[in-house]
Amino acid sequence: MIYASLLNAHKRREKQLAVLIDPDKTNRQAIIQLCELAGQGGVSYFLWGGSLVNEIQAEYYLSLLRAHTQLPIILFPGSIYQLSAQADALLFLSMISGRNPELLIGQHVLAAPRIKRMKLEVIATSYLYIDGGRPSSVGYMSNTQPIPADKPEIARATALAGKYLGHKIVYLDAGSGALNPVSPEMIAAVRHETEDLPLIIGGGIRTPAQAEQAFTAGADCIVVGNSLEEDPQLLPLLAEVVKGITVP
Ligand code: 1GP
Repeated sequence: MIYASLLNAHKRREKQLAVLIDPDKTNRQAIIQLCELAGQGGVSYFLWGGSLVNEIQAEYYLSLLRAHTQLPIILFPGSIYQLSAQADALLFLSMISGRNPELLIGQHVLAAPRIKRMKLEVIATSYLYIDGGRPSSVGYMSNTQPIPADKPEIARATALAGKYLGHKIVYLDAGSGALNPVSPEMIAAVRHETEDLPLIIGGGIRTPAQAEQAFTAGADCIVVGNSLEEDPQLLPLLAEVVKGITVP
């Protein structure tokens, strides 16, 4: 069970790293290389999804991932066309930073019967899009505004609302390829308000130092995509951070 793994790591204060595969931005060879590097340790999950991915790409790329990694595969869908029974779990994202009803409940209603048939593990997720310093695909495609980067109190209140709605994890995302990752101040504010929930941070993490900052501020799991597509050799360095970090 993926949620049990996230929750156990959170309780034990163990840190986790997830590699995001976005089929719009990668290719077969690059995925195989990332699978090999991830197999050397320090990586807990593959996340899979993107803004434009369709069902044919979904099945092709998920088969490829399945064939080259033993790690759990979690769907991080940009749309209902990215559901697949080949994955282990689904982040059932409610974009509570925005005010687009389709991403709060509309798409969920369409997806729910299909998800049930697929027997995926469903993880109710508060998804908060945070301003990462430049327009992002998630902002454009979702037609929502990000939470301003210097307003941790808004992120904190939003995450708390998500917790009261019964969501099981919180995901703060500065958007794919963000100029600025989510700040340590904002991570700490959300961590403080949702102490019992696993906290995932993604968007614009490019260096081991940024990964360490996010963990130290309270992230349980970081998600890295773009910078690994640019330089796969960053993966072992991030894995070292995950293995070495000790947070009181
Ligand atoms: C984006 O959180 C993910 O939704 C990861 O972002 O691709 O910038 O690492 P990057």
